Amino acid sequence: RDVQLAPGAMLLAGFARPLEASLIEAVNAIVERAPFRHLVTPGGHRMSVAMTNCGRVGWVSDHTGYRYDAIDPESSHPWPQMPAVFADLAARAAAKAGFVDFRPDACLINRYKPGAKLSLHQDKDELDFNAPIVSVSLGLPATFLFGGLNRSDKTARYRLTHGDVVAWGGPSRLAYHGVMPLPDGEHPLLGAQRINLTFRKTR
Ligand code: MD3
Ligand code: FE
Repeated sequence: RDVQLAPGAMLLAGFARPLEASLIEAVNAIVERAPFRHLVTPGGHRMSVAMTNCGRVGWVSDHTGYRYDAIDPESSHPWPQMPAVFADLAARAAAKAGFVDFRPDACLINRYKPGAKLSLHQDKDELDFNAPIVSVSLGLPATFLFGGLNRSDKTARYRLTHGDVVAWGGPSRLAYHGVMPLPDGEHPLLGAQRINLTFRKTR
């Protein structure tokens, strides 16, 4: 089922399911070298979502601000390479949603344990807003909030479940969005957590 959530936002329900085992194995390999960590916002708040990255650059936040950095500040080493299974999935999903030649250079990996949430925000640290962001949800289901171009715009709620892939481009690229606190639960492959991959073209 392919559903347009909003102009430029296409949900490919279950698109990643055939790759679930390879994706989880790849996440585990990345996390061995670049463990999940709770970043601190420029305002001094510890994020409830734990994050890591793979790819040429990774998204980081600290007291100085947000940025894409080629070096993991925890290890002082480059981020793990983006596995082919990630890059291929992101490109195939983007193409199916109408975005040709999507070649992400960064993948932010978010880990939600029960109670973790992501406040309403825009993704605008990338240089090219013509490229979409492709998200892949794994593990426990979450309620995703999707608003408009102003923080105060009314938000719609969508349930994102294991294997769902969404391409967010065009007029949706700069929409405010967030994730409600993750309910308790147990996923057969991932246990009490949700993992979200977001593929980005940062330059
Ligand atoms: C709509 N992640 O990492 S994925 C993020 O579930 C982020 O972890 C959420 O927001 C998560 O920045 C949501 C869906 C998503 C990702 C990026 C978007 C929706 C988006 C960028 C623009 C518009
Ligand atoms: Fe986001």
